Amino acid sequence: MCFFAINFFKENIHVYPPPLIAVYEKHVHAALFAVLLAIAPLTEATPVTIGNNSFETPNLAGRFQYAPTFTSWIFSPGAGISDPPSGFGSTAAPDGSQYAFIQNQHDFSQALTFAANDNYTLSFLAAGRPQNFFNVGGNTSYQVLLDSTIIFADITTTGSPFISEQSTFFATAGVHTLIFQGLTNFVANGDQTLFIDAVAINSAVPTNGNVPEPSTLALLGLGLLGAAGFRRS
Ligand SMILES: [Ca+2]
Repeated sequence: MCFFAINFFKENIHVYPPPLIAVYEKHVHAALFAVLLAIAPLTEATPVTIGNNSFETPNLAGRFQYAPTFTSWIFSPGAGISDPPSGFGSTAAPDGSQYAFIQNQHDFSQALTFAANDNYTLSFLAAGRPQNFFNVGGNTSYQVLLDSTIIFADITTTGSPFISEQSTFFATAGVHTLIFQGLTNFVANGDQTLFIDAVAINSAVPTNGNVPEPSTLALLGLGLLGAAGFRRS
């Protein structure tokens, strides 16, 4: 669209006297270049580094482990990692071969460094554990927090397949703790367990540090069109 606009201006302004053309063309091109510079960085997503984001470490070789250590996450006693098929069923991992599990009101967390004050997008995959040994399942409420702020909440149902979840939130520059937390009480012989895999966070931090307001871009665009209309009349 911008290239069309440049050609439009170049094709139309050449009917005017040479001295004015040169000045007008220079300003139009400079303005268009500024718009392109402002828009381009918005398309660049910057990932926030998350250690062991797919829960592939440690390699559990067909087993599960509560509260594994030597991983970037901190697990409470009722959360851990499963390498299916294991005691937590045979639901296949959607990313790699392992995923995290949370039983009842347990959780896992990790301290992350955010580069700038910005809006960020959290994405992950979530599923519900199949029926357990007692042929009983359990739906599980859970939430995701950044420090003490809830940034996502949902419920998995027994045996529900992995689905993609997403949430947008604001974070200030610095270190914040991301927490996946189960909310459902234990039920006798039931099993309130959900699975989590492929956790990612991305931002749209521009490389030049300047994020123009949409209204600014709109006004600039209207100004260019207005200038073109003025010159043509
Ligand atoms: Ca995985």
